[in-house]
Amino acid sequence: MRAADPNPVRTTCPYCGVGCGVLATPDRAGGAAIAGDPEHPSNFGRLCSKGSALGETLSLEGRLLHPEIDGRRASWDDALDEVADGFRRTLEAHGPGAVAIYLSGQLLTEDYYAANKLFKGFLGSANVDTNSRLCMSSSVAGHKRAFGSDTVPGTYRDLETADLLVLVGSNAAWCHPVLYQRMLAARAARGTKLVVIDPRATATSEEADLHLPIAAGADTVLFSGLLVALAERGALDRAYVADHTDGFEAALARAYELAPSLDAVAAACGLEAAAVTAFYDLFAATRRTVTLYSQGVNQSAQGTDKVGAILNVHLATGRIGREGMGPFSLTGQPNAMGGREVGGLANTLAAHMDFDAASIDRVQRFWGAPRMARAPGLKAVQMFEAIGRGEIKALWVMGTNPAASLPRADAVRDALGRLDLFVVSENIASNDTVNAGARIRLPAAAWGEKDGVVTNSERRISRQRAFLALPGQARPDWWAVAQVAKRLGFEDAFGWRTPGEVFREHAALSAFENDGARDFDIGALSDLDTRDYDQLRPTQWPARPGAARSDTRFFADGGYFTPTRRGRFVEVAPIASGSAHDDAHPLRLNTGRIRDQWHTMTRTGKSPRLASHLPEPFVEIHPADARAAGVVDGGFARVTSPHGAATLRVRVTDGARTGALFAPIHWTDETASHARVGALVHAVTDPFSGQPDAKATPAAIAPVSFALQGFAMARGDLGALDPAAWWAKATAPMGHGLLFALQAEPEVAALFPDMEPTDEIVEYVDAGRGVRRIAMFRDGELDACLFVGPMRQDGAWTYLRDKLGARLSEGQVRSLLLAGRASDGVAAGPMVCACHGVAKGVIDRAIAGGCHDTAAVGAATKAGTNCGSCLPEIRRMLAAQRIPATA
Ligand SMILES: Nc1nc2c(c(=O)[nH]1)N[C@H]1C(S)=C(S)[C@@H](COP(=O)(O)OP(=O)(O)OC[C@H]3O[C@@H](n4cnc5c(=O)[nH]c(N)nc54)[C@H](O)[C@@H]3O)O[C@H]1N2
Ligand SMILES: Nc1nc2c(c(=O)[nH]1)N[C@H]1C(S)=C(S)[C@@H](COP(=O)(O)OP(=O)(O)OC[C@H]3O[C@@H](n4cnc5c(=O)[nH]c(N)nc54)[C@H](O)[C@@H]3O)O[C@H]1N2
Ligand code: SF4
Ligand SMILES: [Mo]
Repeated sequence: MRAADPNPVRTTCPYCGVGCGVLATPDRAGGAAIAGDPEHPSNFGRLCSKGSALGETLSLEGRLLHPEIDGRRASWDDALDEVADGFRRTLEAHGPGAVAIYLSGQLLTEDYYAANKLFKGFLGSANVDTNSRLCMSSSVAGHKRAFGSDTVPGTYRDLETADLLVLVGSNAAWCHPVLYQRMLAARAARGTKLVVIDPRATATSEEADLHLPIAAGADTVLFSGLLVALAERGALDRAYVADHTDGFEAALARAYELAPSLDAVAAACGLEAAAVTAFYDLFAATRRTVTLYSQGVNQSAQGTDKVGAILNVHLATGRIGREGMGPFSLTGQPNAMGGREVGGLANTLAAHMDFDAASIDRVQRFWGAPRMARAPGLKAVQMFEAIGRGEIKALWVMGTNPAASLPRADAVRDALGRLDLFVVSENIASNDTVNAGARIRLPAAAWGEKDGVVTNSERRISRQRAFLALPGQARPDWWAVAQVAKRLGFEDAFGWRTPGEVFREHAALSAFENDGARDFDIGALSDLDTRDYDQLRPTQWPARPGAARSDTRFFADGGYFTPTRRGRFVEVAPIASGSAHDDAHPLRLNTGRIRDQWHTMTRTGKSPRLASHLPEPFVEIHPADARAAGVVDGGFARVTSPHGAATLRVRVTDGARTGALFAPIHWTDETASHARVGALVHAVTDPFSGQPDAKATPAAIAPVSFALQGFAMARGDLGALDPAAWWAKATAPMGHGLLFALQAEPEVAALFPDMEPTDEIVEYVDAGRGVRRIAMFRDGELDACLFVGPMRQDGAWTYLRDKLGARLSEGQVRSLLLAGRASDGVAAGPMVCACHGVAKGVIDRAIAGGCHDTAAVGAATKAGTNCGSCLPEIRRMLAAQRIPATA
């Protein structure tokens, strides 16, 4: 922070559930300098690559800035009238079952609260669901089964004071990077053991003392076997079990059935028996153990049972709610927890209350609600199936992109086209959902413009504060909901003027007739005045009125929220098979995330830094499967399932499990030609939570070949390639980039619509080899370029990305065009360190030049010295050069 910027605004990162504090210093030109907040207890000043790059995502390019009706700009009044009329008409003609709203864990608590209240209390419809259904709902269901409430018992500090960390189905090194770095720092000091349970090798498993590459879906067997092993080793906490829990004997008996012997466990999990034993020994011997889990657990046909099997071993050892121990659900989105607090899931009501008669009555009185929903509504997958059948006729989508992120995404996209009323509240003007026929488009305030609170994985409520003016006609989502409510005649109940007023109401509901009966209570925050709310510091719940708590953990001494106030062991079912195998789809498609992109790339896609790490959609495959399918590393493949297809760059890696494919979820029709991975995913859901099994869809893979590949980039716009081409967009520092593969040379004029006759064009053509390299200069500066040839051109791509707008020497141009690479040194290769922009070639050179560990590489190149997310990759490069890595 420079001295000239005395007043940074304290806010919270809009990405993952770690919930890092951010200091944003606006530059008065629509941008801001971004730094980690040293005082925020999530990150103490650190940010990961995505958080650090937030300043690069603030441009208004692509934003939806005005309401639209039928593709035409409209006033807010007209648009809101249209929304209100549409819902009123649908309700009158078809009843509350025909209306729905689909929300997001990226909304603020205030937005979420307002939407939930309108639908469940005033329209009488519980068809209120959220993308958290795809994200955290198995954890919610698992918590409620075992604890009687959706409670995360522990805190981040426990991750630093544990002696054993078990990460199940979590790639925290990439998905919760700052928290992961906190774990690693504490581990360096304390010698914490790290076990990673994940079918594939990841940046997270690379650091582990023990990696168990489990067969997809077998976690319940592994943890049942652990329960048995703990019993047999005498490692249970019998007193805790007796005093605070029910159902142990039945759960243990079931565990014996699922895991009759060590060999049976090893076989079911596809693991070496010795590795399983090593894990069991470590777990049995280490009291301070935290088991962290994320989507490899939740997104499963058996997600709730996986959670149950994990909770069972913590209940059985009394390792819960105490310093350094407990089960810990890592939440995905910035406000996954806030959404659960307001009751944004179709099967919850509000403030951690359900659809029991007493709760319905209580919430109705609190809201003064005329038309309460009395039973759970449809969960996301069912909701969109009902839309497809024409049963739901009016839908409002807010802050999520279901046409890309739901299973069977192509079918979902088709279903959206059938709605009578389709409203989208969005930050951006174009995405797969908006383009699926949204008639009314409402411009929502984005991060940096909106104000409210979010809750992170450890139940800590932090403020997101605005530091930019609202652009165009963009307005906060809670405001749009309140305006629609007023038009439907509910002005008294939706008369808020500020987000602080919404928050106070939400806080008051949490404490209303609570008296300790419900875990979620933030009554202490229900009388904040505007100033207190503006200045609210990160606050962990519970925050009961008048009760100062020294410990914010739960359940060390029982006190569960079940009717008996005892914890419940769960009898987990045998492994669910998901979709049955069929011969045409012999593999299982696993899907997930990469380090530097966030979901459908609406924000991270704007950052050139973040586009440099993995710029293309890809599929990972084991060498044996690749051989069998005839696909090669660096080539292309078409991956198909019974529901859809995608064409992806192939990465052959030993880190893949045989029989499994892995593809990232980030590319959509906005950013790539054929990479909507959600289109392939089956709609199998967990029986308790309704969460889709996004990690194991039966799939097939076959090679695809293109005669040519290459890239184009330009300071101005890039035109389209022919529809048969494969392409992916990747932002470049001074313009736009396009990586592509095709059968015949692209048409230059179509690709560069901004080209002018006065541009100086230097071209190299080798028609025999199909090579064409063009550099275009305007006023002596590189304005655009096109490289096409039979081979990949990664080196030139990485090199030239940074050169748009630059002046190149004659020698540089000659070498680039003739040889396809830069004269000044190595082809830099892919970017490794996004924070400091250090490419692989530079790090390779440093290692060859004598840098023997990550510290030396950092000193020489700065790589790995900011967020640390690339350290695993640097370590791998050190190992590959056979120089011992000591860090
Ligand atoms: N960079 C980045 N970070 C993010 C996000 C992002 O988009 N980008 N999104 C955020 C959100 S919303 C979420 S929900 C989180 C998700 O965070 P994670 O859950 O850590 O991420 P995923 O990549 O979805 O899946 C985690 C791992 O589960 C493994 N897995 C698959 N099947 C199984 C199985 O049967 N058993 C086990 N044990 N493991 C399995 C996968 O191989 C994968 O490595 O990340 C958050 N953070
Ligand atoms: N195959 C497969 N599918 C998955 C997953 C997987 O691992 N595999 N993971 C699932 C998980 S865990 C998640 S969380 C989902 C994520 O999937 P989505 O929620 O569909 O993805 P996002 O790209 O985050 O979409 C958010 C949208 O909301 C907009 N937006 C952001 N902030 C605001 C706001 O304040 N107001 C409004 N009105 N709009 C806003 C953005 O512009 C963007 O278009 O994907 C799920 N789908
Ligand atoms: S770990 Fe990264 S993405 Fe997650 S909240 Fe922190 S800075 Fe944001
Ligand atoms: Mo998520």
